[in-house]
Amino acid sequence: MKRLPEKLLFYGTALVVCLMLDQHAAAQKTPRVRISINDAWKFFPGEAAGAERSDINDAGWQDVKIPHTWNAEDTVDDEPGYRRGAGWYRRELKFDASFRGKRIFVFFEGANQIADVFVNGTLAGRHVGGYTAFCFDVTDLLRIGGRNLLAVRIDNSHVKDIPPIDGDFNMYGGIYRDAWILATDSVHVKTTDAASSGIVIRTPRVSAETATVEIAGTIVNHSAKTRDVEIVNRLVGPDRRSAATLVSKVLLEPNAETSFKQTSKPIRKPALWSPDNPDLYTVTTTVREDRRVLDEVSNPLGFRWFRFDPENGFFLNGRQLKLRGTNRHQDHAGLGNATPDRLHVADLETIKNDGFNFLRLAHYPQDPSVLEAADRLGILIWEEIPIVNQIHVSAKFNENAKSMLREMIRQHRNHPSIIIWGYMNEVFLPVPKDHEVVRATVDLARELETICRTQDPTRATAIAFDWGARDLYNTSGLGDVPQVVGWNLYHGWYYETFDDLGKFLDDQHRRFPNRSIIVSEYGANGDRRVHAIAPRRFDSSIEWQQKFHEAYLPQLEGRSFIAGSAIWNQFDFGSEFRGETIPHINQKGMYTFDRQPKDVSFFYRASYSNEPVLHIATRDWSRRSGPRSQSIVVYSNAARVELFHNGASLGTRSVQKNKVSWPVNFVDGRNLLLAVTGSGARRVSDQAEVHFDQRATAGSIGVNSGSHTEVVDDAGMIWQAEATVETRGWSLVEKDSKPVETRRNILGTPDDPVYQTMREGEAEYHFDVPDGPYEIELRFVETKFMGSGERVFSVTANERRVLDRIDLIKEAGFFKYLSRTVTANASGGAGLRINLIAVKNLPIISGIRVKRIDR
Ligand code: GCB
Ligand code: CA
Repeated sequence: MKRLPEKLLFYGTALVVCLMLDQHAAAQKTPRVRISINDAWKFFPGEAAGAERSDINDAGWQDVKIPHTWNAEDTVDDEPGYRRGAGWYRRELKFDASFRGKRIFVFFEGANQIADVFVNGTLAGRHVGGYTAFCFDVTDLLRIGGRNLLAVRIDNSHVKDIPPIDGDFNMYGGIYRDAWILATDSVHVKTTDAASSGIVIRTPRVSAETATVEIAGTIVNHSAKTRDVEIVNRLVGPDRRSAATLVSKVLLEPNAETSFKQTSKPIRKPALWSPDNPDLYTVTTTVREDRRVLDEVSNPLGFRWFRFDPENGFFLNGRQLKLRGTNRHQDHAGLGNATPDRLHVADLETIKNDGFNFLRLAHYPQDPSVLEAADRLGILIWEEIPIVNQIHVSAKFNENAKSMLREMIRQHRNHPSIIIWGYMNEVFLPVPKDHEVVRATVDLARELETICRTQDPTRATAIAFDWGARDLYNTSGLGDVPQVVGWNLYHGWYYETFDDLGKFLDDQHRRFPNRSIIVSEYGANGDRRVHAIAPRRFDSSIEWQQKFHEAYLPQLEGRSFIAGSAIWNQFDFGSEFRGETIPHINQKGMYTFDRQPKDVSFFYRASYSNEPVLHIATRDWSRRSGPRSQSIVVYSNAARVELFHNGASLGTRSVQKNKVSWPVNFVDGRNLLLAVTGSGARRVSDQAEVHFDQRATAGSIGVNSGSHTEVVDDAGMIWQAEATVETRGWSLVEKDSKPVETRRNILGTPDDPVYQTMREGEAEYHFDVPDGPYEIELRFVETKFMGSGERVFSVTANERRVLDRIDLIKEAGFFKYLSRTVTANASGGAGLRINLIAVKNLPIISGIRVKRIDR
């Protein structure tokens, strides 16, 4: 098809008229159809020569449905790495006679990361980049009435020219978003402009009093005749009533594309879109010839305006609004990135319910259903392309980055929820040694910035920086490129202390008073199995995560120059190389990978939501041992709360910064907690239960050697903190031993937080238990010596050798867990004395558990 220069063709003056909807309600249905092709695929996990050809037999291939990834399992198993390479998908397509004369397209919402699409053996198109949609015209390759083969080769190999080349998330391979067939009349709204809707909607003037809408688009005439069509744009308001109808006539030259642009008359008192009131309009674009509808597409429209201000943050519709936000990755436990729309939408609903008004789609463009939900629910969006941690200096890298940016903007720009286009994240994370890399990065940023400003000057632009290269971001000039600077800050997690956060921000604001700042990430691990009365930085305890957020929030809220913030992260997400207490998972979520709320999510709900919130924050720690008196926290937005323990009031206390706590004296067994606020119709209550057992679980005492954390293991056994020795029936004689730990995956066990913390040296554990026979479980792992014979030790119980010259490498292997159960007798009231005895190098132990044998 020959391409004419894009032009505006109007008959006489542009006919822009406002008419009532019903006068234009065309009876005909649009010939455009969209058919899901998610089902009935064959999949081969690897390279398959000639797989695009129909004479290849795929009977032995796997039957799969889209969304699909081949990395859902190997990103969470004990084998390091996951398969990055090729995968083939095949499917039959059939079209009956009604498709004759139509244009037919294949439309993929996303596939990671290179897609080669073949129809009947011929390449229809290639798409590079894992997070944007693509659409190919396959009409001329199809046999209408016959059988057709659609074959897609996907490749998620690491390619240094394709962002992201690095990142703390999994680059799962596959066709992991919905796929469609589009069929249109030969005259249609363009479908192949970067897989966008072909329509651009703007509101050049908008206020509470009046607004004008500008609608532009491109119509393709794929027929051999000049066509005389009418473009009708109908605006339907949130009340489902027609707000305006724009009509213009356009002359379409044969085999050419023609652009149009319409501007509405002023629309009086438009319903404004905001997080509190996400009033959404729909624009339906109809192409008509005489009375016949040739094509129809719909787009969202929201009337809102905003600006960033370096001193006073962010303003929406003329009012200051703190962006109270969070970040989200698209993957889910068990599914990888093959997330169905239903779960995307559920995530956005969770975010809305927790009271957030802002979401950063880190670190890549997300599913269409995410943006639709954000428009509908009222969540302001920062969307970005995946340049993460570093660039690769090459022309191809730059080209790919630019096309990703263009695609993201074109595909999503009509969503009123979007306020920011981002294009780099922590791009100096490994601080470049070579100044050329710094220069190339800044040059690329300038080019990307220009693309944003020319493609869509109505949104702000942003880059997210990290603390490690903080000076370089400023001295290199990168900090002056975007309109908003994002800081990803982890004071009190990776470095420094909580209070240094505010100091850092104040210093930046003082030095760069003209910069708008968002704290685009902040967060800390939280593993629901790991607890501490005295939590420490980096221990992955739920309690440190709570402290972290409780300390951050007032610092962010208290600074009006901070436009907003976004938690890292709303949900735990997959990051294969990580080896903290939940290996392969980044566990900084407010929710687990399978979307269970952690107690800290209620701290945000109490802080941000307008609904009454009252939550006893002990769901994550419902089975406890250790000291009898422990603190129970309640998160609430009420002024005062009363707490009852097994029916007795512990008093009413006033809530400070959405938090209040009581010391509770636990009794063995069941402890019922009841929190109450308000009275009468305004009474709100919450109930939770703690099972307490000072001697830990069911007559057995477990000790988490070398750790101040209390852990519940996979079998439900409690491993008490070693650090808080009390009258709990056991004690530790440290001798020369000391705690050591690893932050790597322990192979073969889900009980990483027990094994990862160890005591090394000739320690003695004394269990003050009554006379009788006992079973003793000893847990070990070797994380230091790789060779057999390098560490050898024995274990005695009451001076009797229960493990003789054990060698963990020989018994289990490097980083492989080892659990040994032995028996011993306590007699003469002396309890059990368990000693580690060195033979070669120092002995080591991860956990020790003593259980009476019932006879
Ligand atoms: C960051 C990155 C993000 C990581 C996060 C973390 O700054 O932008 O991708 O996942 O830190 O958890 O370390
Ligand atoms: Ca341990």
